Order: sequence, then C-alpha cells, then structure tokens
Amino acid sequence: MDTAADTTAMRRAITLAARGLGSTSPNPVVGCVVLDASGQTVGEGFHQRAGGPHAEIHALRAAGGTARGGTAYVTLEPCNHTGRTGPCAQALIEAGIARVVYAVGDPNAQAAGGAETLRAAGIKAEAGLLAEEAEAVNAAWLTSVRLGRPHVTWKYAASLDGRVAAADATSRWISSAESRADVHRLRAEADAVVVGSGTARADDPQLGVRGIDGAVQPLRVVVDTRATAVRPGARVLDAGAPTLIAVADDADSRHLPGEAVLRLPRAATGPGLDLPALLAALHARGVRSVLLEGGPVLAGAFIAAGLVDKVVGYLAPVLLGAGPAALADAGISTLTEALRLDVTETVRIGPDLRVTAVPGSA
Ligand code: AOF
Ligand code: ZN
Repeated sequence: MDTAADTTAMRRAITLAARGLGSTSPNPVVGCVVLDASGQTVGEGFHQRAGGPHAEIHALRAAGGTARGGTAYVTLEPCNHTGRTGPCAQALIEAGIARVVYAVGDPNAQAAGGAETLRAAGIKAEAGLLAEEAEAVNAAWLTSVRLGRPHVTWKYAASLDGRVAAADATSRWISSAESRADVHRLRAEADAVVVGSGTARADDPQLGVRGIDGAVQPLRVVVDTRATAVRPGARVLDAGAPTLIAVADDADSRHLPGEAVLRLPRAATGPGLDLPALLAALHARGVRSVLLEGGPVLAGAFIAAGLVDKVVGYLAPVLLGAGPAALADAGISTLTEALRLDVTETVRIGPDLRVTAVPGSA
C-alpha cells in the first residue's frame, strides 16, 4: 500500500531525475530518494551522466549506514547488471534496504531483472507508483529502448491561426523572446536538432543552444536531400557543435565538408529522404532524442511516417491570415485520417501559450 509519504518521496525522485535531462544520454534520467526506517529522508541522488554512478548509488552513498531498514524510491527499476557500473539491486541489498518502490520497469533487456533479485533477497519490491509522471520525464530514453529509434519531438512556433509566416514569407519574430529562450531549453535537452532544407535556406539557422550555462550542444542535422540548401559558410557549419547534412545517396555534395555528410536512401514515396533510415543512422550515433524544428514540409513527412512522439507548439497571440501553415502535407486528406492528440500540458510563456500534446492512444 502506497502512503502519502511514498508519493511525496517518489515525486521528489522524479524531480531529481529531471535534473539529468540533457546530460545522461544515451542513458536514462533516474532519480532516487532513500528514507530511513523512521521515514526521514537520508539520501538523494540522480544519474548525472552516462558512465557515472547510477541514481541509487548517489543516494545510498549520501545515506551511509542510515539506509539500513529503510525504503528506496527509484524512478526506474534498479539495474541487475554489471555494465559501466555495478548492479544497483546488489548495492541496495548490501545497504540493508528493506523495501524498494520503483515507478517504471526497465525495458533494457541487459539491465532488467532487478526487482526479482531484490525479492529473492527478501526485500519488498513494488512497481508502478507515479508511473505516468516517471514515464514522462524519461520519455526519450524509454521510447528509444522500446522502439529502437530516437524519440522525436516536433516543435513549432505559430500565430494563433496556425501560421508560421506572413503571406510575403516574413517570419521573424512571431513568438516572443521568452518562447525563443524556452526553445533553447528544449534544444539543450535533445541529443539532436533537425531541420529541413527550406528552413536552412530561408533562415540560415545556427541551431546551437544559447543562454544556458553548462548545456551540452546537440548534434545539428539538416535534411538536405538534394544537397542544395546548405552552402559553404552556412552558420550550421560553424565550430559551435557537430553537424550532419543528410543527403540522398546520389546527391552531389562536394561543396560540403566530407565528415558532415550523411548519405541516405530516398523515401520510397515522396520527394525526401527515408526518414526511418535517418533515425536509424542517428540512433547508431547515440542519439536518443530529436527536436524536429521544421519546417512544415519536413514535419509533415515525419507525421505522415508516424515518427512524431510529441508536439510542442508555441502559439503567439497574433493573427496572420494568408501565410503558410505550421504543417504542410502530412498524408491526411479527410477528417477520419486526422492525427488526434492528447494535450499533456498548457503553459503561459510570456505572452504566448505553449501547448504540449502526444498522439492519442485511440
Ligand atoms: C543509468 N542510470 O541511474 C540507472 C540505470 O551503462 P550503464 O552500465 O551505466 O548501465 C545503464 C543501464 O542501467 C540503463 O540502460 C538502465 O537500463 C539501467 N539503470 N542507468 O544510466 C541510472 N538506474
Ligand atoms: Zn543501476
């Protein structure tokens, strides 16, 4: 039976896990809280970077001998394997923990089985407390393990009537400075930022994270099928972060730095690249989360291919009328084909509204 104290401790563990967002990839974000036998918090920890100690180890170290007879709250099932670090299930047993409450089972076959190991040692191991919230904070990693491809968030900024530019193509700045700063936080949490050729040509974006101390710069990816949008001297080729220009395998890319070129097959249908192949190539490079920043054509292709896991829209209180829509053709021609979403969050960001939604389960 979960008590209010259990929920409070797990909520704290989820908050701690979130501190690792942007720095743990290709590993999960994980938080851990240890309460002693009387219910006092004696240890807290979170996973900070791949290869470093797991959350449980940080929390057990902080607790020391006071962990004996206590309860550990972990956002992910404790690992059972010796990878870059030792098995946390064993560490919890050795610390004398009496009960382990974890939110989400570990889908990573190599590490799974921690709960069984704990039970075999006579420790109560309970799953599922605040599982939805723990899933949400770890969505990128869980998706990448379950599907074998990176988690994709499509982000756009539009007028309240859903336009991303005015009729004459002017588009700077529809959303507010606050929203633009918030996008840098999304970039900092992503392993890769992806844009299409239209955006590269129109905006010459740099795609780096600015204004966030200690941020890890994401890989910059431009989908430039015909290798005509990114020219030598483009800002995306600066030294600020690594860059990949994804081009069709028959495109002439001699004007691009060779190490930046990623050759991929064309899509079976439509004008672009094979997007599952793009995601597979990024996954092979350790990318677990992608922030897709447009434009409307590339976003439409991702939606049509069923490759968008989350949508974040910044809606500015302005009307533009006849400009282009945030999403071009997404393979939807009649209402019964519409992609229905569930809104998971709405927040005011300065004067704008940020809406987060995920494809509906229905
Ligand atoms: C983490 N941090 O706090 C927990 C993890 O590469 P390794 O050896 O560190 O193992 C990573 C796996 O361990 C990871 O994929 C997940 O299944 C499990 N738990 N991992 O990086 C943590 N608790
Ligand atoms: Zn572990």
